Amino acid sequence: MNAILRNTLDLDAWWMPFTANRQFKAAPRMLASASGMFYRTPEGQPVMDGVSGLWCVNAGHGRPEIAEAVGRQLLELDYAPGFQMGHPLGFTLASRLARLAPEGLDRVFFTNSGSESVDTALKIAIAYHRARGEGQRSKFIGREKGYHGVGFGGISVGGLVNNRRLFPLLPSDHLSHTHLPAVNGFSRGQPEHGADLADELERLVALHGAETLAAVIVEPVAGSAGVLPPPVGYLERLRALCTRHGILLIFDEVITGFGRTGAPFAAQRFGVTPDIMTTAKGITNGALPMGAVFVNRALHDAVMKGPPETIEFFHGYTYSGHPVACAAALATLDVYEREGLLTRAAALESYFADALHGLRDAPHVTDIRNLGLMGAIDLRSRAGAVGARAYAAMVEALKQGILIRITGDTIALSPPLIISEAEIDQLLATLRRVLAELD
Ligand code: PXG
Ligand code: PLP
Repeated sequence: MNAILRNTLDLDAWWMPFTANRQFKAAPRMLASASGMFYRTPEGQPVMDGVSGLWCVNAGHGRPEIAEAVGRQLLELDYAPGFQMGHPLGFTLASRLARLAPEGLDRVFFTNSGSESVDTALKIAIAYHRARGEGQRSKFIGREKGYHGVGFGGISVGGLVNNRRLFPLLPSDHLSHTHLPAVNGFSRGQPEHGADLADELERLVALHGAETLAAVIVEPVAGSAGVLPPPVGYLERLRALCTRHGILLIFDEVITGFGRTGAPFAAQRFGVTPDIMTTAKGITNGALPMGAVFVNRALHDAVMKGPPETIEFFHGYTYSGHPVACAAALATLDVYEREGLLTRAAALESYFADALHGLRDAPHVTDIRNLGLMGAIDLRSRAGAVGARAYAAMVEALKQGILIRITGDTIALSPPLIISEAEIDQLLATLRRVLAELD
């Protein structure tokens, strides 16, 4: 980091999220500005954004249309309470999102993040069963390696041990993950083997009793754990089994939503419709915090009961449907629509896959996966030091001018949907040089 910054910035007070704080503060990595595909460091070095910030800046950085809409809205109506009061933009945005959503998911509950969307979805599932007189359906089924944010609900259904082990959890159980490199190694798109893993739901139903299970929640493509596309037929089987046993199916589309897989939502890409869908991130292009939970209309209607003066669902956030976030989201949807970004990943998928799988013979690489504009490269771990090699790759990549995401010894890429073919080449050529540098 630049010496002037180092002397003037006090790094002590910010307890940073999901960061090795002491390691970071000893050798900080800073970003100071961003435009289009590139960040700039405080020293002015350009850094190509290979991960859309954190999987959220789908239309690229510094969009003037979004900035202007936000600026205007701050002066027009900076805040309005969403409890027992409304404002036009919230309704406009919800209707617009409902038109974009998979068939039937046309009721929208606003949150401020993916974690809040997940906790909201789990509560809606319970409220729905309760409203129908099946209040004993209160357990959830998640999946190993799943990431559903960091609320107590989200970590309970999540499948990443470090996020779970310290904390008390909601009653839940888990399907097996679908990472099967021995049979699916170097798959392009959906892997061939593993649909039968969805049948584990039958085993869990036999163990717990269907009448105790509220919902199954999965990411259609697991993101955080290192881009795991669903095996061919897997989501279809899960859908059928949930329907058979009266268990709701929730797709967590916080990463896959808003164009990442080549359709507005992964549910549309795969032709499998959940009962509830959680989103966040790309809804505002990452420019302001916002999330939305999409709910099947019949499910919503089942909860709308009792005398009309009763609050049907005791849940909501101060900032649910925040007017400025709504303005950012509407401007974001305009950009997506005008530039065709919600389907652009489909057009680029095969070019991106070729470039990514071109690293198959690079040093340390043990597996590569891709779908839409998401990709992952597994590296062989150093003996006794899981994660060290990918961490070194991330540091070296930054030096060479690309931002990548790592988890364990997996490198993840999810560039903004505006990326050009030449930029894809640049990203992967740089990554090849980075891998060649590593021991
Ligand atoms: N569900 C899914 C599927 C996610 O990917 C969340 C919920 C939580 O969203 P919030 O907005 O509360 O963070 C996420 C978030 C990574 C990484 O390491 C992934 C996420 C966030 C930060 C880092 O790849 N996903
Ligand atoms: N809104 C946005 C942001 C879009 O990107 C699109 C299409 O991609 C639409 C609305 C319209 O969707 P459709 O043409 O599928 O009805």
